[in-house]
Formats: sequence, C-alpha cells, structure tokens
Amino acid sequence: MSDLPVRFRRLWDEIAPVGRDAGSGGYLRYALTEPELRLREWFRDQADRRGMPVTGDGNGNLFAWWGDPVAGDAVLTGSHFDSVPHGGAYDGPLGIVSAFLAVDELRAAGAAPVRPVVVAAFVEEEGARFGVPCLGSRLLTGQIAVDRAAGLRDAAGVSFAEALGERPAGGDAGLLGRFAAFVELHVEQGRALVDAGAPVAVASMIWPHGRWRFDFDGEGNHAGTTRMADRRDPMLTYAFTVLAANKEARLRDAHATIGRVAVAPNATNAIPSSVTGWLDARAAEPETLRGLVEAVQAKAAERARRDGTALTCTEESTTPPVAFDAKLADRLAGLLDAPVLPTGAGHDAGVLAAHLPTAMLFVRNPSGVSHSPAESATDADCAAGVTALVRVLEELACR
Ligand code: HGY
Ligand code: MN
Ligand code: MN
Repeated sequence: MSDLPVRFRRLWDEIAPVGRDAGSGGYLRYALTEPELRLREWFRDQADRRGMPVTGDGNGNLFAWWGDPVAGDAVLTGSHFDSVPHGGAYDGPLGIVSAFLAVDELRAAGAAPVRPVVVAAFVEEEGARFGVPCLGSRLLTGQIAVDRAAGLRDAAGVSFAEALGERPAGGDAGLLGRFAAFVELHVEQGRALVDAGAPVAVASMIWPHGRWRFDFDGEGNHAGTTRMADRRDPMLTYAFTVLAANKEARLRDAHATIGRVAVAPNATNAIPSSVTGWLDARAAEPETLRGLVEAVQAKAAERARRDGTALTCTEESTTPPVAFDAKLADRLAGLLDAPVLPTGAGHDAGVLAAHLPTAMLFVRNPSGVSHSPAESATDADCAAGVTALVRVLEELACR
C-alpha cells in the first residue's frame, strides 16, 4: 500500500498549527497578517527544497516554478492560504500542499514535464480582510482597478497597498500568457461526493454570486426612556432584512446569507444609531441573482420607511457565472473516472477561467461543512486528491 497518506499527513502537520484558534479550533489566517505571512514563508521554503524558483506578480500572488519561468505553456496549479474567520483547515491550503506533493510524486516516478508545472498561492481569496474575494486573481487578470484594490481597507483601516508594502501591479497579460491551463484542487464544500461515494470530482461551473453592504442608519437613544413609538431603530430594519433575504432566496431556489453584522454603539442599554449587514447572495442564473438582490433591497427600503431609518446599499463585489472549460472537464473526468459537479462556492479558478482553460478537482469532505472548523477530509482522500492531480499534471504537462 502506498505511504502517500502518511506523507500527506507529515507535510500537512507542518502548517496545521499556523493561525489555529485554540478556542474554536478554526483558523484566523487573514491575508498578509502574521499567520498567512508565515504560510507564505513556508511556501518559499517548500519551493526552495524542491529547487523551484519563486516569482511574484506584484499583486501578492506567489508562483513556484518546476521548469523555466519564461518557457510558456505552463500548467498552473495551487490555491490560497487565507481563511474566513474561524474557517476550516482545508479550504485553500489543501490545493497548495497537494500541489507540492504532486511534484514529489511526479519526480519520484521519473516524469519529466515538457511544459513547466507551477504551484501558485493566491492572496486574499476569501476577501475576509479587505472585503473583495479573489482579490489577487482579480488583480492579476485586470478584473479590478488597481486604485480600487489598493484603497480597500481592513477593519483597522489598513489599506491593501499598505499591507502589501507597495501599490499592486495590476493585470499582467505577459504572465497570464505563459499559462496554458490552471487546475485548482480544493476540498469539496458540500456533500455531493459523500452521496456519490467517490473521493474526487471535477467541477463543471460556479454559480454567479456577490456581496452587498446594507447600511441602516437610525437614532441612537436610551433603551429605558425612549417610548417604543418614538424610536428610529436600525436594528429592526436590519432584522427584517435578514428574514426577507432568507424568504426571497427560498422562493427562487437561490442562496442568501447575512453572516456579518456591525452595530454601533453596540450597547445593551442603547438603541443602535447604525447597523451594517453584509448580504452574500448566490443563484444558478444571473437573472435570478439580480431579482433576488433587487427584491431584498426593495423590501429593506420599504421597511426602512416604516421604521424611520435610512438605508444605503452598496455592491462590494460580483462574480458572473463560470462555466469551466467543458472539453478540459470532460477530459479530466474521463481520465480520473470522476463525477462532474457544479458548485456555489467562489474560487480563483473561477476568475482565471475567463482567461485560460481552467478546471477544478474537489476532494470529498465527510462533514459536508465548510467555512467552519467542522470542515474535514481524510488523509486517504487527500492522498487520492494528490494522485488525481498527479495524473492531471502528467496528462497536461508531461505529454
Ligand atoms: O466564498 C466563497 O465562495 C469561497 O469559498 N471563497
Ligand atoms: Mn472559502
Ligand atoms: Mn477556497
């Protein structure tokens, strides 16, 4: 029996403690903060051990090259290190650890790539620190203006440019042109592979999705002395909006979540002066998504009128539907004898798919849970993921 699960665990354990919160067991690996910077150092060290030179793109993304960085026709793999607040261990890092192990496997088998194999670590995929998901891949592909990205601020007021230590470089058509394909391996974020009884799948498409900030303003006042009829309480408008988002999503077979909220002044005995809630909305088709967000905005605005509060709604990011390269997906599904699945989760692969043939491999997650400490994958399935990636890289880079 192969010892790949054991070697997976050994490499995995090198990063397992980094950014892990002892209380929740989840990860706090925000882009360009200390834990993520340590993981980026680990990435450089792993590349170094394998004799793979590391290049950056001036946007915070890192690339480790097996082969000549200027040769072209390279096959890109990898994922991201950053997490959502108290996220799981696998979302992101699994794709990077698996990529380094796939390089080891190919080398041990004596495979000689005729095209470079490149392991990537993309920055700020979750948007947990600066608000816009897939910020690194959006910058690389020119899908976000450099000024806007540079000026995005975290909760402490630090801008992305300050965290990066320089103004992001923005789109790099030259670098993108050197990639012939991107294959991102990722933990599955649902239960489809558990139901299918398979360890690995190939992705077909990503639902369109986006983030909208709802700012509700009212009048801060005393909880004990302000008559109920005299209140302008933004918490009420916010609470109604949460319920409306849930209802409108259910009516459309779509997904709507308000999972983040900020309240000022956040006092038990004060009516809030303002509440901000962030809506994450996703649907199978762009029209459904648009209809959903419009309906939530209309209901929130109507409720704000009744509550005497003010509502401002700001789109923070949107991602159109992504259909992964069907020929590549079919080829990989045939090669791996793997099911093909759509997903509601966003990925850097979704951003790059507009620029080069792109595919994703999903590894079974027995809990079916993600963006939570309960996210999981067995060492045996992670090894199966590495083996699948080896076969894909052999197919795309070695023939
Ligand atoms: O939010 C998402 O879909 C992702 O997992 N980045
Ligand atoms: Mn995620
Ligand atoms: Mn991810």
